[in-house]
Amino acid sequence: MNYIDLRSDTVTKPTPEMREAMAEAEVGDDVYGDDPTVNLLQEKAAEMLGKQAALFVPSGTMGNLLALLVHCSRGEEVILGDKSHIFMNEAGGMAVLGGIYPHPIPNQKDGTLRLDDILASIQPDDQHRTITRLICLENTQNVCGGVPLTREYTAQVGKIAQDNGLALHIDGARIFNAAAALNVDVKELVAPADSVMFCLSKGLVAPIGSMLVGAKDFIAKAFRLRKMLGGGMRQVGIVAAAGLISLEKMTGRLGQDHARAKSLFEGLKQVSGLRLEAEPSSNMVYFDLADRVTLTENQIIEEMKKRGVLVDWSAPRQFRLVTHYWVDDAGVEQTVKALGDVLK
Ligand code: TLP
Repeated sequence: MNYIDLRSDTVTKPTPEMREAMAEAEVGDDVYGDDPTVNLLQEKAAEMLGKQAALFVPSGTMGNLLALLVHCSRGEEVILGDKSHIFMNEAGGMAVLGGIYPHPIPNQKDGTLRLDDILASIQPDDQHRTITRLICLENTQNVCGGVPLTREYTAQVGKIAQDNGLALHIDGARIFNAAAALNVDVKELVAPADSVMFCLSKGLVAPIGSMLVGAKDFIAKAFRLRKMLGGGMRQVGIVAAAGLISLEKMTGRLGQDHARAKSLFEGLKQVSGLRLEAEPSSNMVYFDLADRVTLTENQIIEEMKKRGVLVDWSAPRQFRLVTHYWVDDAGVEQTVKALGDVLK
């Protein structure tokens, strides 16, 4: 069965054009730095984000972990959102593998961290305290609704980092969605950051891979650590070939996914039994189940599957639906109808 799969944008399968490029990719041993397709992808990613260099990594999780390991030493601290992917969903890798101490502060509804909270979290020079080294932002902020953080806000956080001798890392898994939502060049959104991770394997449709971007010496250190973590992938130009198409062809079309998320939101507003809050600003629609709904999350998932739609819950009585390249207008309509039937 050809399901409409709204569980995430990570489910996107490669396009026929990507598969063709992968089959024909020129490759070399990337551990030697010899893979021309990877090198091209890295150059292009660095250029698009306005940074000196980039590194192709297997996943967003590894990209974020590498950034943390380069910026911080053991016993040092990172200020980050309590709803950030790095804090919630990366298995505590920074602490497990880096001895890095997370200092979570509340993500506001709009995805931001309050500037006062950031300032108050920077540790004084005191032998009792850990040493603050890094601030992390997430753009778009996934759990807060896929909300984009503006360049003005990011610049304010960048200024705090600079004034206090800290580095700024952006988990930009969906930074191109943020740029599309705000209608700005991605370069401007990441200008204040020392490092950025973004994913090719989400809305940009590539099957695998993320990019870590930053200054040359930062990327050189990340390159060594990537090998240590087992991320040296040899003839990985086969995969990078799809990533090049992501950068060339997929970054410019994300507005379509955002428009479909809006029409999905409008449709779901008419479905009784759902509580929807803010209109989506990127490709994610979050909703809660109204009190009268007695079906469990798993029953809803099963019933939706019978109707050809894959959905997933994100928290108790809450669902997240994500639009992407493989969801068209008919898919949106079918989803609204199916959910209406299930909750009748
Ligand atoms: N997010 C996935 C799940 O892990 C929740 C999803 O379906 O949204 N940063 C952010 C903001 C992310 O949303 C994700 C993945 C990652 C990092 C990690 O990327 P991968 O899965 O490539 O390790």
